[in-house]
Amino acid sequence: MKRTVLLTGFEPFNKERVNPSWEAVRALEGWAEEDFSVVIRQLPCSFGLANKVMKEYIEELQPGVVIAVGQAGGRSDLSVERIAINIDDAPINDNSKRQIVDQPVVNGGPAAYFSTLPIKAIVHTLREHGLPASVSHTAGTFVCNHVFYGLMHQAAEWGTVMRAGFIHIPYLPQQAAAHPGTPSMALADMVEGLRIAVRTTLTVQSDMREAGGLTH
Ligand code: PCA
Repeated sequence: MKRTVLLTGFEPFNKERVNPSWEAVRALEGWAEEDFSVVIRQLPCSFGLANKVMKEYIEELQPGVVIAVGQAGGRSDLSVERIAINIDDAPINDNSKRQIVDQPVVNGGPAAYFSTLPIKAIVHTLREHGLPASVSHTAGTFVCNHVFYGLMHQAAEWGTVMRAGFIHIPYLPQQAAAHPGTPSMALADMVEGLRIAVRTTLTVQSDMREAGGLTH
């Protein structure tokens, strides 16, 4: 059976004109192989609304894999997130001009969820292909973590049918040019990185426990 892989990226936020997550994800529109096809969707950068929209996409598409992607300005590599935490604590306004502080993502939900992607195998394979990557232990407390937590909450309710996780990516070079001294990554490398993340997720069932810590 052909599996659907849902890739999401965010709209621009915080005065940026582009969001690398959307640019990278949309480059993979229409990517299909014998055993899977990729569907892409954009998420709003707004608390609440982003999770409502994600839930609707998942109900509509019934994906076997969901990889949500977001911009992490200031990070230098492809950050495969390990854990989503049940807190919204925004450092800035979201795109609905709301700054949510110290609220749970899901009232009464568990403190955290782990990604169900093979995070270490993904990082290992990315590095093998010459792409800088690491396992990250925080997706922050803004809209990305909010979406990651909401996604994992939904995946937990569905049992093992859907594997899901989150990848943060750096600024694009044109964004970093406006923030001197900030790292960036070429779009082609980000796109290649996402291809590797998808393929690895579809081929690796259990994670590479023997690989040891793959953080910075
Ligand atoms: N990055 C933000 C939200 C949307 C995005 O692309 C974050 O890291 O929370």
